[in-house]
Amino acid sequence: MTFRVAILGAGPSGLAQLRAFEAAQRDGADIPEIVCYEKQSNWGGMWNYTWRTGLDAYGEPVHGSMYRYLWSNGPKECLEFADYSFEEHFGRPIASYPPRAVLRDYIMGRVAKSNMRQHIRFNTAVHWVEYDEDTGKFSVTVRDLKQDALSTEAFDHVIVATGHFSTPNAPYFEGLEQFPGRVLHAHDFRDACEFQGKDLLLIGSSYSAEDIGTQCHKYGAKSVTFSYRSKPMGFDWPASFAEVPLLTGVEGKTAHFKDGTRKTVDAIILCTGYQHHFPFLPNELSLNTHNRLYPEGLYKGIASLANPKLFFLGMQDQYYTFNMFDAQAWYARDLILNRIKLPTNDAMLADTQKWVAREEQVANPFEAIDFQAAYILNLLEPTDYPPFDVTGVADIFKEWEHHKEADILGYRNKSYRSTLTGTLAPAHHTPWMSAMDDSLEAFLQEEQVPSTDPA
Ligand code: FAD
Ligand code: NA7
Repeated sequence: MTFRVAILGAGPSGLAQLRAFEAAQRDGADIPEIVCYEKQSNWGGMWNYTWRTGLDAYGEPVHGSMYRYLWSNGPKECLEFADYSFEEHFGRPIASYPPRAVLRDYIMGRVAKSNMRQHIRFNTAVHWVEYDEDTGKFSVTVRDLKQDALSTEAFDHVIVATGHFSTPNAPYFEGLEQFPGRVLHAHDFRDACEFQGKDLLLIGSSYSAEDIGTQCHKYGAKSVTFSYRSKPMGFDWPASFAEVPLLTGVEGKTAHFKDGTRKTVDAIILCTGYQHHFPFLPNELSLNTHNRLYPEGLYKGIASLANPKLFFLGMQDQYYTFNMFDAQAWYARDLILNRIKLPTNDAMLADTQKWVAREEQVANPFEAIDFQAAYILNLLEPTDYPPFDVTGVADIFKEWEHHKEADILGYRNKSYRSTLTGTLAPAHHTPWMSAMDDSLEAFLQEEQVPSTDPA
């Protein structure tokens, strides 16, 4: 019987898994038969922009949470694939903070050079996964969206790479149902221009709030008020921004906050994060976690303790992204190819608990970066993923944190040195606050100017 692996999702994590198998095949290894199921019509995952919100053309939940004018919120030098530099892809150095379309082009450029697309069944949504103890196989039931037809196939391994920034966590606040303006979750935010001249209230104090707030300011919002649950972001915001404690409720257009203050607002955006949501998994196989650096229940952050033939990629809260997904994919591949042996269940549990306990000691973003770097180094150690300077990348992340603290609207004008090529990125031709066109063509169009090392 053919040994078969199902990969669920063709975003950066699923594509990393395809690339890992391709690399082994190129080196002469026998690889399993692979089927990658993707509900969108193309690869790229979250990096595909869609105007749609709610349900897609086939009644499936729209995956995309990205919006127009989204630029990378971290330096590209931190997410570079170790086996495919930005310079190799674009044929020249580019600035450190590319817009979405440029990153999408880069992610897909690497896999486009392989023969891996043939393994992907597009327009195919995974609806159910089951494990049969007797046969030792999973059955995966999918819906061919165009044909509206269900079918089921058997697999030896399942790799869940369906992302976790798609299903909104949308808390209720008193009076929202009477609010006379727009109320939406960040997942459904598409175009900042809609909010020109408006007073906005954003709930949440993490990446989505920070980025959607600054985008709306850039495209003409009158004011942006952030309401935090735990603590303010604390950046040195311009005068039209404010950070206030948690919303207690709304009366008409008036928002009331925990400290007794109030503000009249035109629209409310819930930047309250996402749920890990796996409607296609039975209880015993599902992953129940909040957004954290080391989700419980996953050995090496990837193999399900409930059934280690089942893997999850990219389920962590993320500083590192594409290169971390690669590290995970190479490790999962090597477990599947039996190049790395799984220890006993007790040893897997103990190892996982050790990492979870270590995460619980993490006190600030700098320690969080070091934690994720240590995790990646641990994954890379037994695999043949090309070496990359994980600690050097951590140093860039720390510089990025300082640059954000110094200038939240200007940090994207900074340049960093690639740990792969040693090249210092040129400065972009237009400062971020004035760069209104986020297309790949506009980004690559003009001469980029040399920059000096960031201090
Ligand atoms: P995804 O990219 O989410 O891909 C999952 C894939 O699974 C999708 O293609 C989806 O269609 C498919 N899928 C889901 N369910 C099913 C199903 N039932 N059946 C079949 N297919 C299914 N990261 C950065 O590095 N830099 C950034 O600047 C950055 N900005 C971000 C901004 C926003 C608004 C968001 C939401 C995320 C951002 N991220 C950023 C993180 C981003 O999620 C990761 O870079 C990356 O996309 C995660 O890859 P993934 O493959 O794990 O998941
Ligand atoms: P995050 O980083 O998971 O942050 C979620 C935020 O939402 C965080 O500030 C939470 O506050 C806040 N939150 C969650 N629940 C509530 C309730 N009930 N009330 C008030 N505030 C709440 O998600 P993001 O969307 O910002 O970022 C996810 C990804 O998208 C990231 O990779 C980005 O690049 C884009 P807390 O601090 O926990 O009190």
